Amino acid sequence: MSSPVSTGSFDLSLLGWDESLAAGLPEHTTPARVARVDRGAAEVIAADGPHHVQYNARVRRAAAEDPVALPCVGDWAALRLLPEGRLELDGVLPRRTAFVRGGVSRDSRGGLSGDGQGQVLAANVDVVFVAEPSMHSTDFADLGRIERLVALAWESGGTPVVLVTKADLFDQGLSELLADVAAAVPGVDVHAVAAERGDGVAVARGYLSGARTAVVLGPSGAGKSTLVNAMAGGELMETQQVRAGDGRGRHTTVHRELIVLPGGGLIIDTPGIRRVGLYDISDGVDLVFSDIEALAEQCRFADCGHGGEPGCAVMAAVETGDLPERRLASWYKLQREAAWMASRADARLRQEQTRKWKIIHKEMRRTGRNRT
Ligand SMILES: Nc1nc2c(ncn2[C@@H]2O[C@H](COP(=O)(O)OP(=O)(O)OP(=O)(O)O)[C@@H](O)[C@H]2O)c(=O)[nH]1
Ligand SMILES: [Mg+2]
Ligand SMILES: [Zn+2]
Repeated sequence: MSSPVSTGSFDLSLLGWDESLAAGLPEHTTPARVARVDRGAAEVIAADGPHHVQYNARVRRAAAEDPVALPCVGDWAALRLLPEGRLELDGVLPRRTAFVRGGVSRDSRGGLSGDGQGQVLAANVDVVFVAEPSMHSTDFADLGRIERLVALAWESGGTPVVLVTKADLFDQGLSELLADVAAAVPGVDVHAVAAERGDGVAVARGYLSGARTAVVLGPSGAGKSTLVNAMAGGELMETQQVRAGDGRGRHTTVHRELIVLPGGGLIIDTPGIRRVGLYDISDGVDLVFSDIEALAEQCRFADCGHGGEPGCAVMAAVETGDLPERRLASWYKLQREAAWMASRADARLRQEQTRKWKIIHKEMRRTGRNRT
């Protein structure tokens, strides 16, 4: 662990600040963690407390070029003090992890590069809590949704942890449910949580020791804000007042918000996620379906699509019942989605290239260098 880096009255290490972040801070700027963003401005927490800061022209220019440059919740921002005594947001420090929606990929150095269309939804998240209700209205836990969100979590660079929420509604058969969930996400911790009566809250907090940052993802009504409040020990986030039934599909939380927990650690509450399909999750899918990947190595053909080819080890495992058919169907679906996202990103890249060449050709004609 790094030694605390103290600036002013507030110990920034409690917000996750450390020496390697400090090394990336531009001269004559002050660090602050972004707690929430609104159009053109952010709520940040600096060493001397919270501030509401506007983005300066540099940030706005960079964001016009590529929205990935826009500050997002969890970012470390560099603040600049203006002569009149006002602070402005001058840029964001390189992100360690990021949830990126739409048309963005990792470059060869593992950094994030945009094609001008991406949007970062949360940054510098160490732990991704995937909240899935054990039971919601008449539905039971949705394994497909868990697989999808865990893939998204791996893709972000954070570590997923699945929390089966509202466990009190499912006392009967809870251990079978947890076993089914664990089988769907090999290598990922799975815990039952009943936040209203306090079960599992300490376990969740345990993941945040050392001032780590978590985000809670999951459908609306999963009990994300209830869990955040239980972890914070107070009513910080508004929760859905009416229980299940008529409350379905209504979003109680509408902003992504970073909360500093009194006992240490930080947590980002989010509105219920609906369209995970807009993320690039190709690498994440491979990690979630490591069992299928392992079976695929036994298939006769290296490029087997597991759709009825001879000597397919994956289909064989489905026939013997070793691999649930649901899981193969889920894998197909997410593979298709990942392929679609990748093709969309390629198409954008081509479009961008064409646009650039058009500008270059126009410029060449204008300057008369195109006399062939
Ligand atoms: N039985 C039971 N109900 C719970 C539990 N946790 C939350 N709830 C209820 O579930 C409903 C939804 O909880 P919220 O915390 O608002 O859900 P959310 O995931 O934040 O929803 P959005 O903000 O809309 O995304 C509320 O009525 C809670 O009282 C629990 O552990 N057990
Ligand atoms: Mg909420
Ligand atoms: Zn196969």
